[in-house]
Parts: sequence; C-alpha cells; structure tokens
Amino acid sequence: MRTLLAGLLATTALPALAQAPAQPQAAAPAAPVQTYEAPITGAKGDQIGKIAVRSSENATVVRITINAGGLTPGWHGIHFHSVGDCSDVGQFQLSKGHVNHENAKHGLLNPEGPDEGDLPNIYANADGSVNAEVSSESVVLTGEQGLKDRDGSALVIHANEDDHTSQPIGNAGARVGCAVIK
Ligand SMILES: [Cu+2]
Repeated sequence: MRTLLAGLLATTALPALAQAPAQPQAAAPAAPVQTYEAPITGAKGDQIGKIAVRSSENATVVRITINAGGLTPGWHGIHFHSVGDCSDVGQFQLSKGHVNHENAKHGLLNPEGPDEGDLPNIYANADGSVNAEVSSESVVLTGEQGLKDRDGSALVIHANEDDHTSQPIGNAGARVGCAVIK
C-alpha cells in the first residue's frame, strides 16, 4: 500500500513540477514582529537588568541582560508568570503562578507538560551578570491569551535552577527578579 501510494504521488507530482512557473514566486510578506522592553526588578527593588521581548504569531524570543551583581552566580530558573505585577518587591507573589491556560503540568521535561510559562534556565556568571536569549513556542505577546493580556504577565527569575520536572516550579525556589510584561 505504501509503495503504491508513493508511486501515485510520484506520477502526479512530476507533471505539477513541470508546470511550475519559470520566474521565482514573490516571497510572502513577513508577519509583523511585536517588540517589548522592560526593566527587571531585583530582590531589593533595584533595577538589575532588562528584558527585550520579540514575538511573532507563533513564538516568542526573550533576551535577558543582567548587570554585574544582579544575581547569585550559577543557574536560575525563569518563567512567564500570569500577572504583570512586580510591586511586592522581594516576594513577587503578586505575579501569581505560571501562565497556564491548558492546566498542564510544569516542566519542559515533564511528559504531562510543559505549561505555557516554562522556559530554559539562564546562567549567571561569577560576577552575577547574564546575557541570554531564550525562546518559547507556547506563548506570544498579543491576543486574548497573549503575555500582554488584560492583567499582563511577568518574567520571574528564581533563586535556583529549574529541574524541568518537579511540581509546581521545578524546585526553583524563591523569586529574586521580576519584569512586568503589559
Ligand atoms: Cu516561576
């Protein structure tokens, strides 16, 4: 059956190829890229760096820049949390839990995950600085379920690394940085 189908495809595909127009087809217009920038507030309320977010219709890329002294050296879990409120400095609980419209389990490596807030860890250098870029195909900036929805969202940085499997946040610990996305 598979070879029969392949044969059919081959015979029908060839004439179609032969009829293809000689001139190159005009490229489809690129989808608009949305951009957003915001400061990252550290555990003591000082600005420790910034996020620069770019999003297309189906993916989001976040560039994270953290100044020397901004974080403890080593790996840190980061997530999109569901509310754009970082005003409770040092706690950052007002940013609530992860963006998670599907009620998925947390964890990029969890068979029942990931949730929409999940992102790879970032690594802070010995001086506490970070230059990183992470991406997600689970969220975008605009739209009803976008990061910039009615109550916004937040990029939250945790004290420890995310193990990408444990509930609810991969043992990532306290919230030590927060950036509003609104
Ligand atoms: Cu988190």
